[in-house]
Amino acid sequence: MAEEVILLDFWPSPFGMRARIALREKGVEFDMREEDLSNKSPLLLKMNPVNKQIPVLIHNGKPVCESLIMVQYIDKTWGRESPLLPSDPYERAHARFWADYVDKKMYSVGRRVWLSTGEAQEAAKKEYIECLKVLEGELGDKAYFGSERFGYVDVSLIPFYSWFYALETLANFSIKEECPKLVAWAKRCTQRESVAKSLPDQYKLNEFLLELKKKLQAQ
Ligand code: GS8
Repeated sequence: MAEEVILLDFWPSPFGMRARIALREKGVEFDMREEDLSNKSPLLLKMNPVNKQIPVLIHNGKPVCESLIMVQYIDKTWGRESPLLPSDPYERAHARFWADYVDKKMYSVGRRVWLSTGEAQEAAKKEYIECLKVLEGELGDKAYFGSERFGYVDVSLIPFYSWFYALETLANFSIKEECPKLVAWAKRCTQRESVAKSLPDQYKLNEFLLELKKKLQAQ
């Protein structure tokens, strides 16, 4: 029986991008279905009744929710000869720690840079740069986070590169000046087909984030 792989997604979502990248790294054909988050489809509500959020991966009718869990599922299900997560338990734990840092720290501070203004934005910007420097320190002189191979932490972090232009423009700073090695890593990642096909155009994303900020502020 042919496999059915559906991804409920929304193009600007960094979490959706993770799933897209992981599926493409593994060469899995999938049907990406764009959701309207202001009018969620019955399928989304049925497949993710708890959080009602995208992305949702539906593999042969069964849903997998939460992007980091999804990447781990994809890694175990397809292309086991080219794993994203290391097999060594300590290295796996280490990779999961950094992916968790991206979600709990970097993403939430980045959101504050986006949604705040004035002094609050300046403070968020400083904190965001600190987070990026921490990540840059972890990268060190390696080509990718894990090693010489593109892996789990790279998949988890690279979607946020598509936000850099929007944040830099909004808060008036240069991430390349602050973190040149991190930007070089990001450029290296975008040379991969899986990443290039999965990240949106930075200018289009900037327009989207500006509009969404206006809407959220008007509420
Ligand atoms: C986050 C998903 C999420 O925020 C993950 O998959 O990693 N921790 C989850 N999804 C957003 C769109 S991207 O910002 C979403 O679906 N929002 C709609 C809503 O909350 O109603």
